[in-house]
Amino acid sequence: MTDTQAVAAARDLLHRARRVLVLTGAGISAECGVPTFRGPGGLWKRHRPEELATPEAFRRDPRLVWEWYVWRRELVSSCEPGPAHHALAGWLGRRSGSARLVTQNVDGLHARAQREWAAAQGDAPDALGAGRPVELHGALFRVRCTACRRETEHRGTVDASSDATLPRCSDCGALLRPAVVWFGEMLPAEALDEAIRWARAADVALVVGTSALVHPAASLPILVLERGGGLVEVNPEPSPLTPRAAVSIRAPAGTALPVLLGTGELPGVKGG
Ligand code: BV8
Ligand code: ZN
Repeated sequence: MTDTQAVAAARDLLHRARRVLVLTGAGISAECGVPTFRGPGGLWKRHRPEELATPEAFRRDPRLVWEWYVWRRELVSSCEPGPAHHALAGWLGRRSGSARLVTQNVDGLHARAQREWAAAQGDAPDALGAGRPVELHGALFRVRCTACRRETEHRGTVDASSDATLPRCSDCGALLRPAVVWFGEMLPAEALDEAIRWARAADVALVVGTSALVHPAASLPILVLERGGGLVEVNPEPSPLTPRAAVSIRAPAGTALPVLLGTGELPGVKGG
C-alpha cells in the first residue's frame, strides 16, 4: 500500500469509527526535541532503566535519580508541542467526546497543545474536561511526598547537587519524588481504569510513536483488537503491534498526523 493509500485508508477507518482510543509514546515528542527512551541516542542508552526509573534506585540514591529528572525537566521546559500534538488536539476537539487520548509520556506536551487549541476556540482553557489526556505514567512537573503521598504541581527549580538540597514536603518534611510511574510500580488506578474503559469501548485504536514494549500500556491496543476493532499505527519503525495493524503509516508523527487528522483534502487522493 503506498503512503497516500495508507493514509486514505487510515482516514476512512478513523472517520467511520464510533469511538477511538489514541495511545501515544515518546516518539510523538521526538521531533520537539524530547529524547525517546529506546531509540538511537535515547535516554536508556546513557543510563540503564533499573539504575534510574525504579523505586529501589530512588531509595538507593535519590540524588542521582533527581539529577536525571532535573535534566529532563530543564530539557522539556525548552520544548514546545509540535505539529503532531496540535493536529491531535484539534482532531480530539472536533471528535468531541468520541475519542480519548491516553499517553505514556510525562512531558505534558499533549495537555499544552490541547489547552492552546481550547483557548483558540475561545473556550476557557480548562474547558478540556473529558478531553484532558490520560497520563498513564504520571507527569514530569508533578511531585509526590514519599511519606504522606501528597501530590502537587512543581515547576520550580530542584537543586539535586546534594541530598540536603533535594525537595521536601511542606506538610511533613519528608523527601519529595517525581510523580512518575517507575518500573514495578502500579499505574495510577484512575488513569488505568479510564484507559481500559476506553480500550474496551473503542472500535479503532490509533497508536503513535511507541515501541509498544512497556505494559500495561502496550496491552491497551490489544484490548481493542480482541473485540474486533481496527488498529492504525504511526511510527517510522515497526513495533510488535505492526503485524496486527490494519494500516501502518511508516512516517514521523509530525508529518503524518497533520495529514491523517487534518481537515484538508489528501494530496493526490480524490475525496480522501
Ligand atoms: C507494572 C518512567 C504492575 C517514567 C517508565 C515482562 C513482560 C511484560 C511486562 C513486564 C515484564 N517484566 C516486567 C514487566 C512490567 C514492566 C514492563 O512493561 N517492562 C517492560 C520493559 C518489559 N512494567 C512496569 O513495571 C509497569 N508497572 O507493571 O506494575 C506491577 C506492580 C507491582 C508488582 C508487580 C506488577 C510500569 C511501567 C512504567 C515504567 N516507567 N518510565 C519516566 O521517567 O518517563 S517506562 C518508559 O517507557 C516511559 O514511561 C515510556 O513512556 C515507556 C514506553 O516507551 P515509549 O514511549 O514507547 O518510547 P520508546 O523510546 O520505547 O519508543 C519510541 C518509539 O517512537 C519508537 O517505536 C520509535 O520508532 C518511535 N519514533 C521515533 N521518532 C518518531 C517515532 N514515532 C513517530 N514519530 C517520530 N518522529
Ligand atoms: Zn509529606
